[in-house]
Amino acid sequence: MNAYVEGNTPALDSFWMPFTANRQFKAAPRLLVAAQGMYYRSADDRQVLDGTAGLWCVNAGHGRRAIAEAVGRQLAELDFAPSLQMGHPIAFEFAERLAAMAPGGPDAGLDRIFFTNSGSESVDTALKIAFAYQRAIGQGTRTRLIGRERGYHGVGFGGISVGGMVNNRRMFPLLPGVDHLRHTHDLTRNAFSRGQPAHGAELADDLEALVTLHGAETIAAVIVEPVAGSTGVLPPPVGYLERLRSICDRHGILLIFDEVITGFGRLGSPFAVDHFGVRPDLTTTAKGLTNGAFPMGAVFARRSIYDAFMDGPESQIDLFHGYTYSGHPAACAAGLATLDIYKAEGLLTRAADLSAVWVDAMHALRGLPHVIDIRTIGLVAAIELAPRAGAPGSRAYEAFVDCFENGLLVRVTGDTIALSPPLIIEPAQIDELVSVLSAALKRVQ
Ligand code: PXG
Ligand code: PLP
Repeated sequence: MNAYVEGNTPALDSFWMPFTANRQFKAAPRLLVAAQGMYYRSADDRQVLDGTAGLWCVNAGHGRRAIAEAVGRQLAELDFAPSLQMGHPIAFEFAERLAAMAPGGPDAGLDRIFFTNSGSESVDTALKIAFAYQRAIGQGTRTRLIGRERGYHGVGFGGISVGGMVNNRRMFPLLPGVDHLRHTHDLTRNAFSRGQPAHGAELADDLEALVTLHGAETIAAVIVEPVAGSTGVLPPPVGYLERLRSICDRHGILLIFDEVITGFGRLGSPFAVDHFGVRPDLTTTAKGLTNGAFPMGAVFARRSIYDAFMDGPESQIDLFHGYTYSGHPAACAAGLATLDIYKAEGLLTRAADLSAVWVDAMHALRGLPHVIDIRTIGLVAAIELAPRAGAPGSRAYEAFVDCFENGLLVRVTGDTIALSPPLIIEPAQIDELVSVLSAALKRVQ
């Protein structure tokens, strides 16, 4: 029996929970104590369908023994070894495997891998590489970064500075010299779009305007999520990413795609780069990299960016950046086992096969009370509800609690319900998800 079933819950006081209303949660906790396949088990011993792949990360489903065993074996063999002026084989092996499947294929050349421990660290790493690269090629005046409204790039100071989620920024001093593109969410023109919305490619021209305002010679890089995730699932308008790429090319600005959510099969291709056919200079990943089973992130850098750092004396450290746990042996073992599962089960393209069923199931929720938009792409969906006057977010939060009590985990941001189930989901489980969610939406006032 699970050690934490109800009646055996530890005190909740000491854990300061992240991004959580701590007092509200601790007064009425929702605890998960086990997981297998598509389902969690709650502390009151109920089965809960995982509509969110944990937090966009458990792409191969829960409780994968091969990952657990690989981690266990690795910890017994070599628990830790530094990657700073020392090395251990499994980190190189994992990097080679990732390079062989790098976003955009061999032609894109994104085959130099920097390991981190999270998406936030991947973002800060990519931003620092961008600055250092511009200096390395004699473009040291490029000290500005461009992000986008409604972007989420984790919680490091770099990530919140380029990010565009107001609550994540408000309390904190930010990096200087950062500016933002407008977001692409446009309900008046694009409500209930399937896949990429038709309207909004011209919003990429915001970058041209910022170039005019600040001067191209001051801008190091632009970072966007190919599909904005945390902020409520915003697929890019048709032609938008292509336009960003061409403006970057024109002005010597690096383009960074944050694929922490879209990486590893979420859209039906291994990466969003493959899905949209637009090549960035750097790509950040985490989450699905290890199926969420071990904290790890990876930045894919264009080989020519890496090469630009290999110019000085050989004895010189080329990038003054890194983490104690960069390339942690157990994380690499988890990652290699995860890639084996993705390959054996065809999971990195499975969302493409399921997408028609998924999209129809989600758009069938149109017409339910308060639903003002439904957005879908790959195996992701957002159901946006009209906010209550004076209480934004409360309606979706109630739907989230209702779903949990009735056996479904969803994720809520503002008044948008986001869905991103493990890529192993079966059509019958899509039906189950829709049935719990629609019942909840009918109950919420
Ligand atoms: N970039 C993107 C695009 C992300 O989605 C991060 C960076 C940061 O990763 P870490 O591993 O540092 O959390 C993320 C993380 C939500 C939610 O509610 C999404 C994330 C994190 C927390 C909540 O959708 N994504
Ligand atoms: N703080 C102190 C005092 C440290 O010694 C270190 C690393 O050695 C860090 C922070 C950074 O930790 P990490 O390398 O795990 O990011």
